[in-house]
Amino acid sequence: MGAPQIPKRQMAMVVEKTGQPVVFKEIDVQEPGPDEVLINIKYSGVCHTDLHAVNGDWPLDTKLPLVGGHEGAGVVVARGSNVTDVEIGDHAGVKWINGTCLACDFCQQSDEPLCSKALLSGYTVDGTFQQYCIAKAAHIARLHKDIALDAVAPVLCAGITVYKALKESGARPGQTVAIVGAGGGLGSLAQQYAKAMGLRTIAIDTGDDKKKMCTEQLGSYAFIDFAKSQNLVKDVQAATEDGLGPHAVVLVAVNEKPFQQAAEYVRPRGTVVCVGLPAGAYLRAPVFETVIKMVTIKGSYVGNRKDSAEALEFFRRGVIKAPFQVVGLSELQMIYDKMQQGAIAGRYVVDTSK
Ligand code: 8ID
Ligand code: ZN
Repeated sequence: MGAPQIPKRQMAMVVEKTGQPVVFKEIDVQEPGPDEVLINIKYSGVCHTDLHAVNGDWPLDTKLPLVGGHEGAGVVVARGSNVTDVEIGDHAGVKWINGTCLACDFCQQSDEPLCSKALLSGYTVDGTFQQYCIAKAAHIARLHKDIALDAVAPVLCAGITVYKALKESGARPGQTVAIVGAGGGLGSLAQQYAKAMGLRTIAIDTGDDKKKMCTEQLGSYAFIDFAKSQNLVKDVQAATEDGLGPHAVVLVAVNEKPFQQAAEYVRPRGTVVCVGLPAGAYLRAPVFETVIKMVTIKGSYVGNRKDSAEALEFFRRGVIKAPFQVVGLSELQMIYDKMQQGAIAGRYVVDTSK
């Protein structure tokens, strides 16, 4: 195969100033360093984390100007001099973890998301809302060529993250997991991964569209509308056969309140896994119930390279199907506006050629 033509300039969506609308503009294409690859991004999912970056509402500064995005799927077009195990033309994904030191305590025990030197795509380094994106070769997701690049994009953050969180929950086949924020990007994939892992799910979110999606498309056996429920704790417990509550709760909502309710409705010996990152939020749990129910409360942060490969293999086998809508990259601000209002069922994916 001849070397692909790599342009000098490209279109990108740029955060020039935190809290301002993103700008569609032409920028330079970067050259990969010795341990990096350059990927021609075809599609990128849009994660709520990208909106946190635009809003600047986390206690962690972004680079500025910033090209956001960390669910990018595309084709490798160039590689650095030290990269020998990735070929030009390979299909690859850019994940949130763009690179890590591979040498610290955490990296050595495959907890690389905890590496203090981790580079974060679309946050501390430019991400996937551009046509050509750089990533450390050691951390790219390897994609089989039979995988559709648009459909797989949301798996690169949302899918990997919820798969890891479900593993962290310790829930076993046949047990019940409440997915809080089930109608969003992470939540919709969480139901599909849970189903593929033999778990039963109760979906918690709001609105008839999300209810329909969760119960008719994604496999949840119950849906609880948090905006309509008079007593959410009771309703969640009542949705389990014996009324004792779900074995685990995976919190992917972007609101503090559900983080203060989950320990109350989780089953004795159950586990609450925090994944969503609402700005300035604190966890709260009644000490009495937490102790006498022996509840575990923990956080879960994306996944390591093995979790990523496993999550992608589930997808490749065709057992993970979550709804997504494709629009042009130039329409990214419209997606952020809808996301801010909680008005997206499933995930948006942007096509970088438009
Ligand atoms: O590694 C991680 N921990 C990780 C990885 C990726 C994303 C964490 N995140 C974080 C994001 O930064 C964001 O804070 O997970 C959160 C969810 O990301 P998302 O799925 O991309 O967001 P979304 O598509 O906007 O979905 C959020 C859903 O939460 C619902 C909304 O209706 C929406 O469907 N929701 C809200 I806001 N309040 C709720 C409540 N009280 C609620 N659902 C149930 N109860
Ligand atoms: Zn994400």
